[in-house]
Amino acid sequence: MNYDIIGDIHGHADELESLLQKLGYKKQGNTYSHYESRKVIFVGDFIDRGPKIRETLHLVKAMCDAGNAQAVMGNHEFNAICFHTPHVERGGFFRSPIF
Ligand SMILES: [Mn+2]
Repeated sequence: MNYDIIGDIHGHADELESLLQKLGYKKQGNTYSHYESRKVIFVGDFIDRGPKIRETLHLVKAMCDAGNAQAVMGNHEFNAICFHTPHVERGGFFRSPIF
């Protein structure tokens, strides 16, 4: 099995689709697969910055569900979880966004 390592998509779903096509992945239904049975390892940072965060997450999830990819979270996903996880002992959340 050969793998393509992709990280830091940051909501750029259109660019991700272009990259997958350039690497030889073809769209089948709602997911992408490779004719040589290559798989993608997504190494996090799907969210923040770009215009199509939701589409990015749907695309990555569909590839994982189809067995064509695996994914780990990045620091941006970890922060997003912490922004929404209540801190039981001191109140508030595990992290506060700094804007
Ligand atoms: Mn990043």
